Amino acid sequence: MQTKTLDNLQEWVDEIALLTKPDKIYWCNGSELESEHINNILIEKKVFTPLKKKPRSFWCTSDPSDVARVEDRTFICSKEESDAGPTNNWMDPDEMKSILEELFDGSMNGRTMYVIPFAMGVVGGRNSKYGVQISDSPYVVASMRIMTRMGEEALKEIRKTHEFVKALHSVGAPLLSGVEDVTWPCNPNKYIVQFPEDKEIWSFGSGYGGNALLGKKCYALRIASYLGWKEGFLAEHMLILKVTSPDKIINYIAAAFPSACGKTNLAMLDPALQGWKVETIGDDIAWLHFGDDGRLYASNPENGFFGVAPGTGWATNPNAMRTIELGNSIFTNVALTDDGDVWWEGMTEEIPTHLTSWKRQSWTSGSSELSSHPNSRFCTPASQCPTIAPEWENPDGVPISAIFFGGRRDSTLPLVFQARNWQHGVFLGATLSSETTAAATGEVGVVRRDPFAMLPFLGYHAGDYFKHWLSLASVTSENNLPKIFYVNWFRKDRNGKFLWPGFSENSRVLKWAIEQVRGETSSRESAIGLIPLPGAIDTENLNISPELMAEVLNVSKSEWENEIPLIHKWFEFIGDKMPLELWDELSFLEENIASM
Ligand code: GTP
Ligand code: SPV
Ligand code: MN
Repeated sequence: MQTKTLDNLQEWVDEIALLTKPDKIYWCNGSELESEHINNILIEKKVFTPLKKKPRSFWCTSDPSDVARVEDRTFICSKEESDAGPTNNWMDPDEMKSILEELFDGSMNGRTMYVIPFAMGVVGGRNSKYGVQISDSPYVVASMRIMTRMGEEALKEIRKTHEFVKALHSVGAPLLSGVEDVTWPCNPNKYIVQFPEDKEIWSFGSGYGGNALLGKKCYALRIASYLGWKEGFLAEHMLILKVTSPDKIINYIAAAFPSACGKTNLAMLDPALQGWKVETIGDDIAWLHFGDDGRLYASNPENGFFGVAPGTGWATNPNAMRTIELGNSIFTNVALTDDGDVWWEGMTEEIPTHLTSWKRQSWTSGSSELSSHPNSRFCTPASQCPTIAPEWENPDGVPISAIFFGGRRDSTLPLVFQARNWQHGVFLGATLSSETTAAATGEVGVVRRDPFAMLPFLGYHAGDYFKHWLSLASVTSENNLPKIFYVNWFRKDRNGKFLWPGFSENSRVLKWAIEQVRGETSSRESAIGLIPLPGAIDTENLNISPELMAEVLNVSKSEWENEIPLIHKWFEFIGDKMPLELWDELSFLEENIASM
């Protein structure tokens, strides 16, 4: 447990140095000068290749075995197993600590131990939280500087309150003297461990993404979701966007989609519809707190975007392209062009004739291998995004009028439908399903339940989490709560082609949802919820037939008959803590489908 001695941070740093035995200890201050110094170390070590075509930007490739989150090596070590629940790996905290202490013993030998103070949320903000990551990876330091508010200012807050999450990270590759370092040190034995009650994170063996940048998934989702359960807020895997309609009315929308299912793209959407404007508040994580007016306010605890590179291009997400054009970015596991720029599948229509692939091999167009890893990423400051909303750093967040849930499903789930009420909306979140993607190791394309897009990120029991969501309706009036929608951009036709064009055209779905929020209803009750009436989704200037629209919005009895047993199995898997209200919703759905 965190003790509040005068210098609990120094004590912890001393303790970890004694355990991990680094050559040097370096306290990060977040300055420009320091950033240059760290980048130079990485260039010298040949980890970073400076890009000729983008200012202060770097190409980097990981070990081919360390390319994504490792869900099977991720643990929630609550004191009681019943607090971790059936969706998490669990081990007794004492047992886990002794395994980890052995692994961390001497793990920073020959390396520098960086002490990285950081804030999640703006420094000093009412709902902001603090952490200190200790890491032996300079790549992590450079990335944390982009992804969090890192350095002196955060440290000052921590010195005031002595409150911070201890986030310990080692790549698990001690460097013996005389032995040359590799560009991407890591360890085949990986552990990503959260101790929610102690507010501690221990991450061993990986240098990549959410495994290693501990402010992101480990803190802002796993630890924070647990704190939210205890303190009455929500920490969610959600983008936050601002929509201004042609009559200048503003709505804020949050959306939870699983990893690599379109959050960054929707957050930066360039609307196809004339007169509509979308601005960005966040692209991956939202913390939601009740405001004094009883509404839910969302804020983005992050400072940068760690976005999926493949598929991000001028045609799909021009605003992400404009963000990275400004430089100050790290590109990991994409391809390097011969003239010193980056490229990946889907960036441009024209494919370069020659590249250096993410495996650092010569690559020519027409090659059967991808030039970039499917989970390759750009890491870039949010402030550079041309569509960033002026209020993105408002410490109190923005009032949310709608929440979208959605996943990647080639059938069954229509383009969009609305929940009848909050409880039904929680049911939609709890039953969210999606095909697995390359964002985590393991098979890709397998349909699984991913409740609220939080399956890999929940810091406590999923049943308790559903109850927490349901309980919000007793904190405030239903009228104050956001309206809930379910979307699916990924439905396919018989030939495996996407039925809906997606990307900028998703603004048409935003428009319909906002009309629903405003009570300008153009929907009908269906077996699964409120479905747009024919013609209610604006298809002006979109070459799509009414028949195709009907197909994309279709609620198929046979498809839902296949779906219901899967939901049944899922609820049974959650076990005794599955709220009865959600079982009731399932029975209601079953009856509705049966009488179709
Ligand atoms: P994480 O950062 O892993 O949490 O992912 P994310 O949810 O932010 O996903 P992102 O927006 O990066 O999109 C992932 C992939 O889905 C990219 O290859 C996109 O091109 C693709 N994608 C996003 N939106 C759409 C869409 O509307 N339609 C289709 N077909 N693909 C989309
Ligand atoms: C995700 O997988 O949802 C991500 C990427 O946002 S990572 O930070 O690696 O978890
Ligand atoms: Mn994510």
